[in-house]
Order: sequence, then structure tokens, then C-alpha cells
Amino acid sequence: MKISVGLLLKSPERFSVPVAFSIDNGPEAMNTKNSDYPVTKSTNSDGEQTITLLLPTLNEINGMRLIIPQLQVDLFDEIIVLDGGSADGTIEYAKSQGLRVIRQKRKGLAAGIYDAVYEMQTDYVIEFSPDGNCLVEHLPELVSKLKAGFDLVVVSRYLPPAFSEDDTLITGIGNFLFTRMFRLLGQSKCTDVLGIFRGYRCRILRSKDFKHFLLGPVLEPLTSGYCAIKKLRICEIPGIEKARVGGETKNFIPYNGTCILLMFLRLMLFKLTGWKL
Ligand SMILES: Nc1nc2c(ncn2[C@@H]2O[C@H](COP(=O)(O)OP(=O)(O)O)[C@@H](O)[C@H]2O)c(=O)[nH]1
Ligand SMILES: [Mg+2]
Repeated sequence: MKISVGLLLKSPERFSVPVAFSIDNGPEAMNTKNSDYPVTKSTNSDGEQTITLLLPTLNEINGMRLIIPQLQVDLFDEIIVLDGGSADGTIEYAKSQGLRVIRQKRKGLAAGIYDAVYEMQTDYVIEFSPDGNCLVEHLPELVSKLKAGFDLVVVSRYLPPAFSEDDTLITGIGNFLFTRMFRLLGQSKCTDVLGIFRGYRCRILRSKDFKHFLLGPVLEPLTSGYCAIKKLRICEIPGIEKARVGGETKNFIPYNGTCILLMFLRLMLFKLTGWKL
């Protein structure tokens, strides 16, 4: 799959967003020149780092109708709707709004995002769930943090004063336990490792180590775990997760939880022994 990039003109005012770091591994943790990273396009015509907004969809017409009109498109160099086979008018609506739609080839959200990001020519990608969970208000700060040089910026649902309106008892407990476990992989006191709303350097996904640990629906927690063990710069900003708008979740919690647990154990083994199981 080859994805060409359409660069949009952006306004410089967005850089005036105040910076308030919540979690920062510190400049000494900056390690963006790992040898397993391929070289990527690093600037646009204005000499700035470039960002793709990625909107994954699978029958998300209600959320799309709510979110798309709210998007500030000039924050991004490229916007892609990544569709997993919608049959509810999502694709038609996206196209009617002038958005570029890519239909994923492999099955599953993680595989679809991985393949799309692998081909991206921008420096960063922001994953944004257009189902009502993610609030567009957080996008300017997220963009600002990425441009400040962080490798991973997570819009945390659990960093005060944020909270999740979408959690059930089970997902709330799962998020809490996994986040505490993943803290063991690095130094930072991260508060949200499972949330989709995050931005990161595209080249992180292209590293051989990252690909090795990507088995099943583990992409977002793997970005958190990978950045932690590689001592990349991680930042969190608080962001309320709203309840989804119409439609339904495609998560199958027992399967997802098992895959994430296995991935965590393999990452921990790698961290402690260097052995890639
Ligand atoms: N492209 C694509 N998008 C998907 C797939 N599964 C879910 N999505 C979309 O990804 C976003 C997050 O999925 P969701 O099921 O809401 O996950 P949850 O928020 O963790 O419950 C939503 O916008 C979904 O429509 C898939 O297989 N492919
Ligand atoms: Mg959702």
C-alpha cells in the first residue's frame, strides 16, 4: 500500500498554545537516533515537523457527523480516514467532507493503523477515535507537545482532572492495572497506556523491535511500553474521554487483555535480559 501525502497550509498561531508538561522523562532521556530507525522526512516546506491526523473508522457514521465539523484542519499536514469496512455511510460521508479515505487491507484495528503509519511520510501521527470518545479541544496542545520534541504524547483519561465517561467497571479496572504494570517498564509515572488518543513519531512503528512485539490488538500500549524501555521522551496531557456517540465498541475485552498481558511480559523479558521472545 502506498500512501501519498497531501500537505495542507498551516497557520503559525497554533504554536502559541501554552506548554504545561505533566510527565516528561527529561531531555537526557531524548534518544531519537536509534540505529534501527530509518530516515524519515523531517520537515515541511516551512521547515516544520509534519503531522498526520489518523481517524480509524468502522461503522462510525454518528461519531463522524459529530466530530468532522469540529476539526481544525489547519493543525495538520494531512488527514486520513482509515476505514475497516464500514457499511453505514461512514466512507461516503467522509468523502463528501473532502477527506481522504484509505481502506485497510489487513483485518483488525492495530494491523490497519500499523500498515497506514508504516507508509506515512509525515514525522508524526495522531490517532483520534471519531466515535465521540476523543475531544477535539485537546488537539492543539497535543500538536504543540509533538512539535516541542516529544516522541510520544498521550491524552490521558486518568491524569487529573480528566476522567473517562466511557469506562465500564471492567475497562476501568483493566486500565488501572495495566497502567500500573507498564510503569515497571520505565521511569515515568504514566497514567494511561491503553487509550487510543495519542500522537507519536511514525518511525517508532517502523523499528524492528516494535514490529517484533506487535502481536494482536496491542498497538497503543506497545507505543507506551516501547517508548518506556527505549527511554524516549513521553508526555501526558489530561483529556476527558466522553461516552461514544451511537454505534458500538469493537473491542473484545478478554482477547485484548490477554494479548496486552503477553506483550507486556515479552517486553519485560526484553528489558531485563535483552531476549526477544
Ligand atoms: N479502520 C478500522 N477502524 C476500526 C476498527 N475497529 C474499530 N475501529 C474504529 O476505531 C475507533 C476505536 O474503536 P472502538 O471500538 O471505539 O474502541 P474503544 O473506544 O476502545 O471501545 C472507532 O472509531 C472505531 O470505529 C477496524 O478494524 N478498522
Ligand atoms: Mg471508542
